[in-house]
This record gives sequence, C-alpha cells and structure tokens, in this order.
Amino acid sequence: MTAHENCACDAPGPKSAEELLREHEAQLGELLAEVEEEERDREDGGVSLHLAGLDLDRRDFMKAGMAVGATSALAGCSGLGGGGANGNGGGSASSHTHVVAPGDHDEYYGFWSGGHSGEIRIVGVPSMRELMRIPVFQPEGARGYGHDDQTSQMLDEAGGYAWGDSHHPILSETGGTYDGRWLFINDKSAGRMARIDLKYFETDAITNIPNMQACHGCAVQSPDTKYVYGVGEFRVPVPNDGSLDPDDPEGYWSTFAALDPESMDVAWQVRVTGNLDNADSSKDGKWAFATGYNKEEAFEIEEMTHDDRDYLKAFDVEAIEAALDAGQAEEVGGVPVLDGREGSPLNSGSDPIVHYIPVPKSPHGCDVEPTGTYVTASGKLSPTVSIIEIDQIKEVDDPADAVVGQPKVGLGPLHTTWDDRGNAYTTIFIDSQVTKWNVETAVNSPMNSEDAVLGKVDVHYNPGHLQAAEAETTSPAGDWLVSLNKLSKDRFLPVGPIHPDNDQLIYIGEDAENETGGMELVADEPVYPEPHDCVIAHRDKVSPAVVWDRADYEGEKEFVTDDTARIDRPEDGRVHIYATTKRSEYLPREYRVTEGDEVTFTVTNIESSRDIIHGFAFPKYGINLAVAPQDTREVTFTADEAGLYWIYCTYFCSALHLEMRSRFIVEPQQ
Ligand code: K7E
Ligand code: CUA
Repeated sequence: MTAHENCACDAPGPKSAEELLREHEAQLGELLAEVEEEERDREDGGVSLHLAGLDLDRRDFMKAGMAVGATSALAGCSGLGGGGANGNGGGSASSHTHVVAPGDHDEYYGFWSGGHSGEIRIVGVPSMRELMRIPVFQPEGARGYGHDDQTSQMLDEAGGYAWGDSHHPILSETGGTYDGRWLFINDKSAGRMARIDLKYFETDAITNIPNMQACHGCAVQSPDTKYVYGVGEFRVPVPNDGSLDPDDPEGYWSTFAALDPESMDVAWQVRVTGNLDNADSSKDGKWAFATGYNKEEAFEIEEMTHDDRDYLKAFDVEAIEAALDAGQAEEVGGVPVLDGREGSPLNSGSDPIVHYIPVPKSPHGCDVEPTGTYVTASGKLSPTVSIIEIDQIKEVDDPADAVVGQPKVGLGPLHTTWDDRGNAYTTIFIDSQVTKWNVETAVNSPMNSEDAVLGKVDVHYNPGHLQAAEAETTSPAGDWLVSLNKLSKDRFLPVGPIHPDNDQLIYIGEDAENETGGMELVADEPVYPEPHDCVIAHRDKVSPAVVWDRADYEGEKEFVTDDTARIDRPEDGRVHIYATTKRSEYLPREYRVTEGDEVTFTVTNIESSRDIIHGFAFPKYGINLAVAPQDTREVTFTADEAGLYWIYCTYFCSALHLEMRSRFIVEPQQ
C-alpha cells in the first residue's frame, strides 16, 4: 500500500459524518487485513497504518474506533465494548482492594499533569483520591497563585499567559531514584518548563525557553538530575519575527533543550532534523532520547506522515558537552545552540552528537526500561514497539541495527511503563487496551511477532500514557499501574457534552497465565480534562513541610507580628501595610489610604497550627491571598478609587470566620 492510497483527504468536497464513518470503517477493515498480510510478508516491522491523514474529526475518529472493535476478530482484541470479550473489563469486582480506610494514608503519591488546565494534581495511589492541585501555568484563586507579587511577577516574566498545557510531570532523582526535591513539568502551549518545590508543593520557577514553541517531552537526566530536558515539538522559524519566509522549511527549527535544575536557565540546545515528541534519559545519564515525527519537515498532516520511518534521536551528552567546551555552539536567542541536524559537521565525524535511529513511522512514547539496557519507541501508526539496545548505538555501522526487538503489541501503541519483573506495559490507543509483554522475550523473538505478549486488558477508552508505581526509577514497585484514558464515554453519569477523562487503576502485582497476564482492572476515576501523564512515588520519598519555615524567606519578606503590625508611609503616595492574620482578625484592624496611593500589603499568618490558613481577599483588585501558617505574602496595587472596601478571609478558619474582615478605606484626594 502506498501512503496515500487510503487517504480520504484527496476526496473532493465535504462529506457527512456518516459518509466519513462508513469510509473509515471500510478503511480500517482493510488496514487490519493488510497488517496481517504484510506481517506475513515482511520481517522488518515496517508496517504502515495510514490513519493520521484521514479527514475525520475527533468524534468520527472515535466512532471509527468502535469499528475496530467490531472487526476485532482480525486483530485478536476485544475493542471498545463495555464488558470486553476477554472478560476483564467493565463492572467486574476486583480481589485487590484499592480502598484506603477513612483516616488512613495512601502508599504512594501520584503527581498528575492537568493538561490544558495548566496544573499539577496530587493523587493518592491506590485510593485514587485527589489530594491537592498545584497551579503552575495559570493564576488560581484558592491558592492565591498569581495573586501575590512574587507569583504574579513569575507568571508575567514567563509570558503572562492565562493558561498552559502541562503533559509530563517528572520527579528529580538522586542515585537513580526519586529524591522528593522537585517536580518538573513542561508546557506544550508555549516553550516553557516549570519547577515545583516539593517542600511546599508550590511552583517556584518557570522558564520561557528560547527558540522553542510547544515544549512537549520532559525528562530529567538520570541518575542525579544534572539537567532537565525540554523537548520542542513544533518546528518554528528562528528568528520568529516575520523576517523569514514562512513557506521555506529550511528556516524552521526544532530544538532539544537542557536546563540547569537549580537556576532553571537553559544550559544548551541542540537543533535537529524533523521535530521532537517525547523524551527520556538513559539510566547512566550518558544519553538523552527523543522520539519525533515529521522527519519530512512538512507543514500538513498528509506529508508529515508520508514516510514509513521516523527517528528516535539519541543525544550523546558527553559529545554535546565536548562540543560546547570546544566553542562549537552558536548563540541564538541568548542560549548556546549546537547544530545536530542530519549531516551537520558535528554529526559527520566519528562522534556524532545526535544519532538518528530509524523506527516505524511517527514514534511517540520514549521510555528507558529500569535496567537501563534498552530504550523503547512506540510507533503510534505502527502496531509495534521498537527496542533499541543503548550500548549498541555507538557500535553499529547502520543505526537501524541498534534496534534489537520489535514486538507486535496492538494498534496504536503510545506509551510504556515497567514492573520489577522485566515486564513492560504499553497503552494501545486504537484497541483501547494495555498490553503486557516481556522485554527479554521480545529481544529474543522475531521482529513483529507476538511471542513476548503476556496478556491484554481492556481499558475504557483509548489510553494515552500509563504509569506504574516507581517506574521511572531503577527499581519499580511492580504493584499498581494507572492507565490514563482519554475518553470515558459511557462510564459515568453524563455531565453534558464535555466528558471527564477516565483514569483506571490496574493491579499488576501477580503474573498469571490468563488473557490479561494477571493484570486486573480495579477502579475507574473520572478526571477533569486532561491529564496526559503521571509519576508515582512511594510516600517515603516525599516529605513536605506542613507549616512554613520562616527562615526560607528571611531577608525577602518581613515576618510581621502583632507587635510590629503597622502602617508605614515611606513617601508621598506610598503606603506599606504590615498586617498579621490569626483566628479571627487582621491587625491592624482597619486601613486608611488616599486615592491614588500605591499600597503594598505584607501579610503574615502568625499561627503555627497545622491547616489553619487565612485568606486575604480584596475583590476590588482581583486579589485573594492564601496565607498558610508562618507564611508571609505580599501584594501591591494602586488604590485608584475612593470608597470603602471590605477585605475578608476566604479560608473557613474558625467559628468567627465570617467576622474575620477589615475595612479598607480610600479617602478622596483633597
Ligand atoms: Cu502521549 Cu503529550 Cu506524552 Cu499526551 S503525550 S498521551
Ligand atoms: Cu481566617 Cu477565615
């Protein structure tokens, strides 16, 4: 089959949804038959499924997904049906309880990305209870994020956008395991990377990465987090100021960025051929990997998905550092950039900085397994996962020879995670399943065979990422796995046309010779759109403070006490109010300023009792501070309109919480 043979996009005129669906059903049926046929003919795994170029909207695509279920005899799967033909889906009760009794704690912290809600969510695993949300790329009222001077300035300096699109939360590591210090998160809606301080569970830095739009993949350098990697997905003209011909692909860049985790400054960037997608680090830190699509460097979907192969890019970190030391970087947008495109001088010698390893088309997931021997790339338009032996990358003459296994796992493999017994778990988007397979078996069996597959479990529906407990470390826990499913369809009470996603908890602690390989679906969890990925750490590895340590902001902000609460007027037109909060009053009790004054509030919560938070809401200026015990927040505004305004407490802190309010009086100018 040629790439365009089944492409509906060539058809003239708009079609009805029904026509498109019928057409797509027929195409999928043909494709499935063809995959079976090609598999017999070919040993190299170069199966191409031309799905992306189909001119279908999302809903039609999903309906077409059901057609895959209907033709499942061909693919050997049970598709999207509620209960599932393999008897593991739907409403079956589980023998593995995930219920955490009232007052008991979960064993794991889960850190979820919030997708276009721009946030991070903390979820207890295995209860799947949402414990907290951490706003990252957007202002948020409950935590006063983007309301006080410090966080609003941070958001402004990072571009001042009202939202973000967070996909890949990554925990910092020491010695190859989570150290509980930081969480990093990309922003696909801009070229941004943020850091969350896990002492206070707050965003404390956001970097706007130059020469990049759509920072997608995110990884830390194992084992000790010397770098945080941010991966530019979209190719964009550099400089992007209208001076370049937008129709000339030559002027477009996609870059791989390494940030210093302490300063969050960009340490270096590498420019590549094609674009980039997901990323991971080798366990010894010597390699960073990124999948990519569109090596065609095209602007439109049909051309982007034209070729049978795309690349897994392997970045040789030592070679990159040597090239930087040798002064071979060009400064662009204020950061050093190395040219890592195919055939560039830095890639032509014996020590290329980027190795281009061909894998079946449009690889998406990029995951290094726990022993660090292999990195996998999942071809989202191929039914296989490619296994690359990391030590072979420098040894082989033909980069393709570094691919040492290619198990056939199902239609639309996206992401892979790991247990502690040498098994991999891959989400299968089109089949709506998770496939369990053994890594060594896959390496030792023929390419494109199902020999390594241990079982499949239906998920509901169309999974993106999945993540097992401790799976990014060198010793995964091997008990719980979460499948982050894009669609929930009929799984919950309907809530209007925009549905929640469905995160499903799967027990993977026991291997079994049954259809699921022992995987057991345990719980559904509706989630607000749209998490992409999560990372799950044992609770022993995370130890947040429950009350602020004022030493952490000494010298930056004054810790106000009832004795030092005051109203200063350092100069004409400037008022600085130092206030305390406690149950159930603000001190000073009221504030008088003059119209036009620039006012700064420094507000300390002088309580030291756990979980006694006071709000400081000033609706007139769109302000709500959340001041935790022993914390101090500052906010500055101009009192530009005479009148009386109530400041009130937004956290229900005591029986007299409603009375906890103060008058802010703006007197007219004389
Ligand atoms: Cu597959 Cu952004 Cu990792 Cu979504 S990405 S699923
Ligand atoms: Cu303080 Cu309510």
